[in-house]
Amino acid sequence: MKAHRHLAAPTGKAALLLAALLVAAACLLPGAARAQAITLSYANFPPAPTFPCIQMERWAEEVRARTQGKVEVQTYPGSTLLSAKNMWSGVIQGQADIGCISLGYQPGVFPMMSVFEQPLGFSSATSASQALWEFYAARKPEEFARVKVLTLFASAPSNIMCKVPVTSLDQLKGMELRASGGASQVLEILGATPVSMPASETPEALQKGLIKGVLSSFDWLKDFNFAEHLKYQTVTNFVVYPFAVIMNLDKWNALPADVQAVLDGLSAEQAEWTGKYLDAHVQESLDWSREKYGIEIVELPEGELAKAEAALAVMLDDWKAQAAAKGVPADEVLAEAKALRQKYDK
Ligand code: DTR
Repeated sequence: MKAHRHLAAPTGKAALLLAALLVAAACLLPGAARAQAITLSYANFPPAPTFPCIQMERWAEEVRARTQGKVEVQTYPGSTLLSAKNMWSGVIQGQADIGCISLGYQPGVFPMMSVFEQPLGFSSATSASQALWEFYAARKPEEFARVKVLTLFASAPSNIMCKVPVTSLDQLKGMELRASGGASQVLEILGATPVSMPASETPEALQKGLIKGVLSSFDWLKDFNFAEHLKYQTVTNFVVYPFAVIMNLDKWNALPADVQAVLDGLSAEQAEWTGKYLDAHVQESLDWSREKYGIEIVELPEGELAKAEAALAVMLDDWKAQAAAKGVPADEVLAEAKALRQKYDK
């Protein structure tokens, strides 16, 4: 009996333990679901504090929240997984599930969307980003058929950040300035010497003295600490740089429909969020640069900007010829892009 009682007692305890374990397991169920979560890698080329990476982190957080933890996004800023130049092919081949590309880094690859690299006169990153997304969603250009496009956005309009004050167009003659894509063409037309390279390679080029300055948006002053060496800011508001966030097509097709719906539901919102973030950040960057390094803003005389605009008109003809040669209905596309600028750039 004694032995029996002795045996009966642990059995009761074991039952309790089992019950406790079951309760614990039930509580851990969301954890168990998380264990089977989908993990997506997201590669980006510039350093973590820059706006393409800030928007990446925001997107990752939104996706985590909106899928209730079902999707985990592992982010790789600063070319730690793919660099600017192999981002496009790297995502197509599946080295990263998602990647962020700057369209201007691959001239000729985007005959239709490159209309947004042309001097259309966008005055903010917000309006350009909204226009980009609306255009893409309506047209779904063939050039993106090998990937899933998750969102699109644009930089703020480009200005000259330079070691010396640029007060006239003539001064640009032969001056080495870093740009890319449409912005490089702008410099060429204006007689400067464009040095084309991705943003991520620019700090080294500046350090080595290969360039006197850059044509980009003013967020660079703070995010790359360029305000330290590029003290003179000439306001030109030339072209914007369009970006796309692309996903490997097999990975996209393998996602459950509810997850796909969450990602699709974020596209337009993310474009607008990024534009607004960048426009505000450009202001912050200018204020910071003024305070920390005493940068100077140089305004080109009215006549100079009008002269530049007139000279840049040739870019549109060039773009039309190149796009048409690749089967793009260039006149229609250009008219649409201009109409979208008017719609959003109030
Ligand atoms: N200058 C363009 C676009 C751009 C503007 N800000 C950043 C920050 C990080 C990377 C790119 C950009 C360009 O070089 O693509």
